Parts: sequence; C-alpha cells; structure tokens
Amino acid sequence: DVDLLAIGETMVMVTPRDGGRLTAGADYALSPGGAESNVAALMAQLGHSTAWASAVGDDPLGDIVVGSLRGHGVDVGLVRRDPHRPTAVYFKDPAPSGTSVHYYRSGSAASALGRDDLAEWRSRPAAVVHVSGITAALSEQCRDLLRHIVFDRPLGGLVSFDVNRRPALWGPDGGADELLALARRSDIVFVGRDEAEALWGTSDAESVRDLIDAPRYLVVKDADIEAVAFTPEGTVRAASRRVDVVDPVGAGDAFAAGWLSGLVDDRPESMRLRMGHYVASRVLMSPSDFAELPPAGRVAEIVETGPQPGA
Ligand code: KDG
Repeated sequence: DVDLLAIGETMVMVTPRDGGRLTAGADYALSPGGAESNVAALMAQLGHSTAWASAVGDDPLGDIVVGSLRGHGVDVGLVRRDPHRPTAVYFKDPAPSGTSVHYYRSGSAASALGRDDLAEWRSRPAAVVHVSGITAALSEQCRDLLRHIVFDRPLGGLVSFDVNRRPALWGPDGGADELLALARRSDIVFVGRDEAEALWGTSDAESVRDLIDAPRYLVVKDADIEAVAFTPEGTVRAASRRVDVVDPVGAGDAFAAGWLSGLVDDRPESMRLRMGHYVASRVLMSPSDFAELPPAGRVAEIVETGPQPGA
C-alpha cells in the first residue's frame, strides 16, 4: 500500500524565469502545475510512498509532467496517456498586486477522467486518498468521479479534500454548494479562512466548523496568522511562520503535504500543524509552486527542535 494517492489534473505551468511579468518576459520556464500532484511530490520528499492518478496527453507536455513527477519520486504508473486530448497548460503572471493565472485546459486529457479509470486505480490502495475541489470544476464527468470517490468510497482509505477554490473555473456561484457537499462527506478537509468566507460567508474558524461539521479533521488556515485544527481529540491552533513571501501559489498544497505527513507518521496534532506551516513556508519563499526540502527526517527534526512558529 502507498501512503498517499493523489488524484487530479496536472498542467504544464509556464512562468517567466526572471520572476517578472508574463508580457515582459522573454525567457520562460516549464514545470508541472497541479495542486494534487504537488502534495504527492512534497510528501515523497518527506519520505512517503506516493502515487498520482490522472490523465495527460500523449504529447511532449505530458512527458514533461510525468517525467518531472517521476523524478520527484512519485509513482506515475496510474497516469493514463490520452492520444486524443492534450495536456493542459497554464500561465502564471506574478504581479506585485497579486499573482494571476491563465488557464488553457478545457477539453484536456484530465477533463475526460471518469469512473472508468477507477478499476486501474484500485491497484494502489492508499492510507490517504487526496482530492480537491478543482476536479469538480473541470467537467461533468470529473465532477461525477469526484463525488463518487468522496460519497461512495470506491478506493478505501481516508479521503482528504482540499477545497481549493478557483473562481476562474466556476460560474457565478463559485461552486459554493458543490464544495460544501464534498467537504461535509470527506474525512480530512483543508480550507483557507478567506476561501470559506468568499464561498460561504463564514467569518472565523469556528463558524467554518459549525458549517462543515462532519469531517474527522478540519483544518482552517488563516494565511500568515495561524491554522486551526478541529479533531476528535479537540481543537489545536498553531501560529504561521513569518517569511518573506515570493509567490503564494502552491502554499496550500505544501501545507497539506506537511500536515498529511504528520498524520501518516502518527504525530500529535500540534506537530502536524507545524509540519504544514514549515513546508508551506518553503514554498512561499520559492518562485515556483514547489520547493526542495531538507532530507526526510531532518524536516521533522527542524520542526520539533527549531524556533517555534512566529519566532
Ligand atoms: O495549487 C497550486 C497550483 O499548482 C494550482 O493552482 C494549479 O492545479 C492547479 C489549478 O488548477 O489551479
């Protein structure tokens, strides 16, 4: 069995190499951009066995995505190559006022994922199956697949759901009802306080808890302030690490990777939250959606013995 099976679309991300604006750049870097596979790749760096299930085109961009994730130690044996649909692309435009993203993903290989893919995926039983709300916005078929995974549990394991609000992918309601229904039926839920406020009008972590209520673990992240976990053993809070933010994209995935690593290793909740903050801080300081981490084992040591968050 693997520790984590992550399911979702991964695109090729195009971003200016010098960190400048997209329209000003002359030199661009290509790398994989996918919320769920980011979690798998970061957890692999933390020493866990992880697999990523998805589809990409049978094209060079698909080779880039699969090759890079394999290079990061993720099992990519469940990734289907689609000869008829392309790998999606997205452009990241880092602006001082906030990074924006531009998607070219409709009709992509991953938008045709569906229940037919499950038979193959069952060959990798996982302790945690990690999915996100992005999949619900990709196509009707993807939404049906995600609902089936969360509601009917065809894959076993704990279902971890990152709300991952992406307004650019949704119609006017922003997916509020759909994302709430999925969160209520998952075992582990990650959501930003700001995301929850935009989707559901909640004001603080407790009101998010009152609304979602059901999951075994609910982690509400409040940007650079703190994260609050509601667990069967009670409520635990941990302050965020103060860092100079280079690019926030991917920090949520990194937090999930750190937290889930702590869960799989059976660490106490305060440690899980601090692992989440630590891995997020590394991605916040990196221009990409990703970061190289210190060797597995060393991270837990740094988090356990290093300066406490906020210090
Ligand atoms: O989560 C960070 C990025 O990798 C992500 O935004 C790209 O999967 C992505 C999406 O759909 O937005």
